[in-house]
Amino acid sequence: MSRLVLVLGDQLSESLSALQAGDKSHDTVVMAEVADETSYVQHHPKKIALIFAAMRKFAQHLRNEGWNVAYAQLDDSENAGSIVGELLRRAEQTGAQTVLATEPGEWRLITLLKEAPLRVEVLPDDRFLASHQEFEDWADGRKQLRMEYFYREMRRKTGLLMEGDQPSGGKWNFDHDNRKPAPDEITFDGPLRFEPDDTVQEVLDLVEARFSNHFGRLRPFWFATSRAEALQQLDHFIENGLPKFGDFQDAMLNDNRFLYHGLISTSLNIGLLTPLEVCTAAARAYEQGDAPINAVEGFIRQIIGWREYVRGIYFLEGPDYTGRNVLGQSRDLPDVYWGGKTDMNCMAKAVGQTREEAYAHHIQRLMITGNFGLLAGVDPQQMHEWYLAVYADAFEWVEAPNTVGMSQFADGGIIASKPYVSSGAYINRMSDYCKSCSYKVAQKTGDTACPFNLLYWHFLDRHRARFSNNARMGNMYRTWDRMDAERRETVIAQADALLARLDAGEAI
Ligand code: FAD
Ligand code: DLZ
Ligand code: SF4
Repeated sequence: MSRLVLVLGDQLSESLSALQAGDKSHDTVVMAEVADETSYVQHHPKKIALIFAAMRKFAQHLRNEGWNVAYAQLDDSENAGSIVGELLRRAEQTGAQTVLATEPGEWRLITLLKEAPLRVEVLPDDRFLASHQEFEDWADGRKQLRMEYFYREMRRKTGLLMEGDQPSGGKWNFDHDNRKPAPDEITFDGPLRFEPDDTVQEVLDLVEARFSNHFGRLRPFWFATSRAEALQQLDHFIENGLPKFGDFQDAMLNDNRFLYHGLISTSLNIGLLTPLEVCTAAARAYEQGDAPINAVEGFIRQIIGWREYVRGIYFLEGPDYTGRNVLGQSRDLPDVYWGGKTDMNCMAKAVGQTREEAYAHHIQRLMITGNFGLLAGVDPQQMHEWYLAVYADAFEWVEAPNTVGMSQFADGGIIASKPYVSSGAYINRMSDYCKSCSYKVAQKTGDTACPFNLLYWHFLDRHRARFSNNARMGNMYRTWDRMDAERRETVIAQADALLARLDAGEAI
């Protein structure tokens, strides 16, 4: 009896467990561009185009490999509009009664498949280094789930940057040497830009016609949409960007959106690259003397450490994770996140680049847009939906723990041992944003005081009960308490006024 093999838009890997379990001589691969998946948040048009173009190319690749592929384009008149609807339609067409699926990276889709009126066999997604069971075993009995310790397990497991049972270079972590402000001259000219071919052009026309009301600019579109392009992007980065990745990974510049970043999360997350091949390529660069240990270790940690760890947390914590809000923050997402006018140059730059590229690097996401949302008391669920919508690499298993946990502290500290908040001083140290801002970063109060300065103290003050006993925050509270009472009152009153302006929809 023939079966259906479901391949979702972020499962474009030949090694996918559902494809491995299928039989190309009898089974039918089902791939579907569907309205339901394009609308649970208002995805950036570039993200939709990336997924559709890569899906179409992967479908063609599977056909070339001998698979029978039932592919639904979004504008097909028979398109059922949902993943389960498409499975039912194809089951009726082929007489198949069983579906082989690889576990989706989102609880919503896992539940939909579980409740579908079809026999769906859900197989593990083994495109990751750690299985759910391995992560659960690691987490079991630990008081704190710190990424660093999980990362060391992954180093031992993969043998990456290991000399016997010792870490290469004598240390597990070289962050001490990283995180410098940007240099005067950037020697990496950024990611490769792939010219749209006919498949991509067709998708761009479709996305333009259907999703021009979504936030974000569709063209120019240059993301890698096939495995061959993803490999080129990876090689380009390893050779030219990686050597200085560590040094400048936290820097931000007005006139350089990509600095030494790899732009490979899109390819990794939709399955065009595997985490192990990416890390092996980086480790090889170190072994051959082409990139220093601080860069290579830092890069590998992001992938076998952070990326695997946040996935572990997402599945360990369960479907209610995205709704957590331990700080009780409830402000609506301000207009500035959708490109509304602002005088804050850092926010304008981070949001502007997000609109144009569907990309911002980690520190822009964490310390500009994330930091502002947390300080301003924005509802973490709305922050989560924004990040899920606007970044081309955003799938819930990776986006939600980064947003709800790392960035918004809404999970109460499972991921972050203290909230990632800062005043303008940090942003000034790591970027050139403040030099061209109408606010004054050195000014703590008054009309032209940097909003991050006012809101920083407001945040600490309003969440004192939760954080004043946190050992890592004691210094901040001592500084606040040393200020004279009148100054503290002025800061709180001016921050309140700023927040009232936000609530009134005014630009700040
Ligand atoms: P590089 O800076 O070149 O890093 C190399 C790789 O490391 C990335 O490609 C990525 O695969 C991995 N990586 C780095 N940091 C993380 C991390 N914290 N979690 C998981 N993987 C990591 N990353 C996503 O892939 N999808 C998301 O939806 C996403 N949402 C985020 C939301 C917030 C609020 C924050 C603070 C971070 C988020 N990240 C997310 C992590 C990080 O910002 C991106 O992985 C990174 O910017 C991707 O760009 P790059 O490929 O140029 O990365
Ligand atoms: C994000 C997305 C979009 C925009 N469109 C589709 C689609 O049409 N078909 C599909 O199979 N997948 C799509 N995806 C990805 C899913 O919504 C979902 O985020 C992931 O499959 C979760 O792992
Ligand atoms: Fe951002 Fe403040 Fe610097 Fe302006 S002064 S760019 S608002 S940190």
